[in-house]
Amino acid sequence: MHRTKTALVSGITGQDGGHLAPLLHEKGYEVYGIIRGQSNLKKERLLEEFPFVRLIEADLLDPSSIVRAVEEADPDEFYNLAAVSHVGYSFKNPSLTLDTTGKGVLNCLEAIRTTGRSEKTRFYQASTSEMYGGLDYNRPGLGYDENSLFHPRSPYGVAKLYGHWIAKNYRESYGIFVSCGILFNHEGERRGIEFVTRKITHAAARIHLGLQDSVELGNLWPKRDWGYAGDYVRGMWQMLQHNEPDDFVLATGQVHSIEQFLDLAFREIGIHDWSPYVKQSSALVRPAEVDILLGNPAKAERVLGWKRRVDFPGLVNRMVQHDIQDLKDRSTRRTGL
Ligand code: NDP
Ligand code: GDR
Repeated sequence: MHRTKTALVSGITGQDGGHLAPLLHEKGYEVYGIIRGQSNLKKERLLEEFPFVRLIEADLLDPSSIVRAVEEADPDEFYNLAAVSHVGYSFKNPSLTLDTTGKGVLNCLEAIRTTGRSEKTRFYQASTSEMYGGLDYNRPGLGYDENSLFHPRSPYGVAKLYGHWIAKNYRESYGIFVSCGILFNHEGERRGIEFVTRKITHAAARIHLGLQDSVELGNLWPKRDWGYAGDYVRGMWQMLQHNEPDDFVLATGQVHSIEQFLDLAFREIGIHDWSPYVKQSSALVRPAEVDILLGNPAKAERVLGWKRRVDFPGLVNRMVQHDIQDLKDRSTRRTGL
């Protein structure tokens, strides 16, 4: 008889969780999500959008709570998306970042191992391109791949590198099916407003509607390999369906600067010179910058058959148009008109 698969997702309130939960539901999974803190509002919002999710109150910082979550969900697949994920914030809160983004991974793996689920539960670890650091000496011409050298440039990147290696170690030591997705930046309408792409599209939408005059940013020259989050969560799922655990880079294979992102975002609102609308603030410049990150997704394309569907102009268009519509809908709800 066909048995429904069960998935446990940490970080379900984040961007990727918001894309992954409906994907798993459509595929017939029973979806459990870890939610932390005492905020009923967050819970209500999540259940309003995803009524099929079963929420478990737990925190990556509290090992016993993760054990309880694993026992309650008894998952076939555990997607560990939870983290302190903002690079700038990690410089200001390095110790919390280490505990959550680094040791939190260990707490999840230990929960699988100590509850006797090493053979049952497949584990996805959300590794990142920030582990590479984008320096001249370790940058391959065709983009970083699974064999490139790591040189993280932030407390976040360093903590993720620990998470990456402890995940691999549990694969090698205990035979747990652990796959690490080394994902390059992925964005979209669910992206937190504190990340540069969404900050820009949200500001462009507000400027368009006369709600804001300008936006403050830090460095504008860094380049990133920006893809669409919906494409990337599909890749996460594919990694756990593969016949063996492994590491995979997901990226578009193209880079653009923040200036190029600004060009396209402002063109969406009919502005061809964004310079009068952008103010630069030294407070937004990080102690160490990652200049350029280009990924090479050849292995994921070849082995998993992963393909992205949204390109860079499509991504920017989608985000700006979403933000304009969202602001209009909010205003209609407020005024009742
Ligand atoms: P978000 O910042 O949007 O979401 C982070 C999630 O982690 C939130 O749900 C947050 O919950 C949760 N969380 C934070 N601390 C804890 C904790 N102590 N216990 C339990 N949950 C916690 O991240 P994304 O969705 O963008 O990214 C998902 C994962 O992928 C992250 O690990 C990120 O580092 C990694 N990644 C992301 C990339 C990207 O471009 N988006 C690229 C590569 C890797 P709460 O709502 O309560 O704050
Ligand atoms: P990143 O994303 O650091 O790549 O990490 P972010 O959007 O925060 O920064 C990208 C680049 O933009 C520059 N920048 C600004 N960044 C922010 N947040 N706010 C600003 O005002 C601003 N101005 C300029 C940054 O200096 C940087 O060069 C994201 C996160 O999702 C990580 O969790 C993930 O691992 C990596 O992507 C891959």
